[in-house]
Parts: sequence; structure tokens; C-alpha cells
Amino acid sequence: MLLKYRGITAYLLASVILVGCSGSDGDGNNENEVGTGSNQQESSSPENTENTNMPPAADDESEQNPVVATSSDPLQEGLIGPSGGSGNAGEYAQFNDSPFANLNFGDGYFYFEDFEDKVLEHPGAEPSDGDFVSIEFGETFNDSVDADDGLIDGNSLDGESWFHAVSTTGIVWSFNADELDGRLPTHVGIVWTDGRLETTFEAFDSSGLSLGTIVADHTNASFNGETDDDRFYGVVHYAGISAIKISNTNRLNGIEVDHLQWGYLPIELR
Ligand SMILES: [Ca+2]
Ligand SMILES: [Ca+2]
Ligand SMILES: [Ca+2]
Ligand SMILES: [Ca+2]
Repeated sequence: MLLKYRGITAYLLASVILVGCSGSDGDGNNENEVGTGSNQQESSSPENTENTNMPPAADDESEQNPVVATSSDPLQEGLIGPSGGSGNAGEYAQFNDSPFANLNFGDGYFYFEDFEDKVLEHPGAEPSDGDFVSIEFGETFNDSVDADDGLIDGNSLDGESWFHAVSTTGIVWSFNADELDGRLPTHVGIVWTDGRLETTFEAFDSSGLSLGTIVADHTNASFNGETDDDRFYGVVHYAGISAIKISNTNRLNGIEVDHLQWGYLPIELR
């Protein structure tokens, strides 16, 4: 969060001001409260640990004034979602819709997986089940995040995602601190893109104890790559997140997810 002050009093006023963006109460009605993104046609895809959220340059009118920048986490600890974004029907449609998109992870780390290259190349995250949808299910019914095929148009059949046939068992993504410099992620997110009936999202602390669940139903009962039902679920927990689980109540239709993201926010940036 950038704060701008004029004159020498800046040093007196430059206390950190946090603007809280509330997490979800799980009722599915808080879409767009967090992570509102632009309507750009291309998604930003931070496929590495580089900080993609550098403070913007000062504009013409303020360039002579001191700029005091803080990078404090505007999110609160807890579960987030289901949240939408910049899609044609208000859905999560690109990385900029992530509540984590504007965070500066500094000397921590942030990894993002959109599954498009059919390679899980980033460290520290492992699925319990499933495979790339094109491998596990075939090329027919891919349901990726909308922008991953290069166009925000309400359809994502040409994108790639992660699919598991048994949606009631769901998919657990576990995080391995040994592969992450000994630091479990403090922020984890995933986007549900397809399935049927209720979705349950659950997160677990470093001891494997549940941090809570969100249950919501935003499915559209169609499996032809429509993106209007795509929603972000996430969790912020500074003591470390060991796993997340996402599942659906309808067993037969499988479950599909995309845009897995995990990061560690250093203490000084919280
Ligand atoms: Ca994708
Ligand atoms: Ca990849
Ligand atoms: Ca698309
Ligand atoms: Ca969808």
C-alpha cells in the first residue's frame, strides 16, 4: 500500500495505515471484495519468485513530494472466498483478480501455477490426486481460468487445469517446508473452475489441524469450458499452511482447479 505525504511532516505522519480487505464469511456473497483486477486481456503470470508488485512511479504532480511506501499485508488472517473478479460475469478471470496479486512478498517467496505448460515446475506443492486435465480426462472439456488461453471471453476450453475424477475426495495440495527454505507458505490460493453442487474449501495449519472450511455453491451445471462459475478460495495464516483441500458434493462429475498460488510473507511485511 502506497501512502503519499507532502512536506516535512511526512516523518511524523508516516505511521503505517492498514486498509483491511475482509475475507469471506463463506456465504458466497462477497465477490469482488478483494482482488479486483483490471480488464486487461492478458493475465499476469508470476511464474517465479520475482516481485511483480513494485510500487508505481510517482505521477507528474507528485514527483517532487516524498513518497512513503509501506508493504504491509492488507489481508487479514483467515479464509478467503469464494471471490470473483474481472471476468465477463464477475468471475475470477486472471491472476490480477487474486487477493494476493498486489502483495509484495519481498524476501519471501511467491509461486504461481496456471498448469498451461503441463509441468509442475515450482517447489513445495504436491497434489494428492489428479493430473493435468488434458492428460487425465482428455482435450474435450478443459475448464481453465479464462485468460489463460489469451482471451477473456467467457470460455477456456483451450486452457489447461488440474482435474481429479473423484470430486468428493477432492484434491489436497500439500506444502513441503523442506523445499521452501524451511518456511511453509503464509498465503495459499486456488481457483475452482469446474464441478457440481457444493464446493468445500479447507485449510490446515503446520500441525495438520483445520483452519476452517468454506462451503459454497456457485456451479453452473455445464462442463464446456464456461468460466462464469470460476471462483478463488484462499487462506492467510502467518504460522504456516501445510495443506489445502477442495472438493465437491457431486461425485460423478469430477473437480477441476487452476491458478494454484503459494507465498511466504516475511514478518516485517505483515
Ligand atoms: Ca490454466
Ligand atoms: Ca507449470
Ligand atoms: Ca478464454
Ligand atoms: Ca468454469
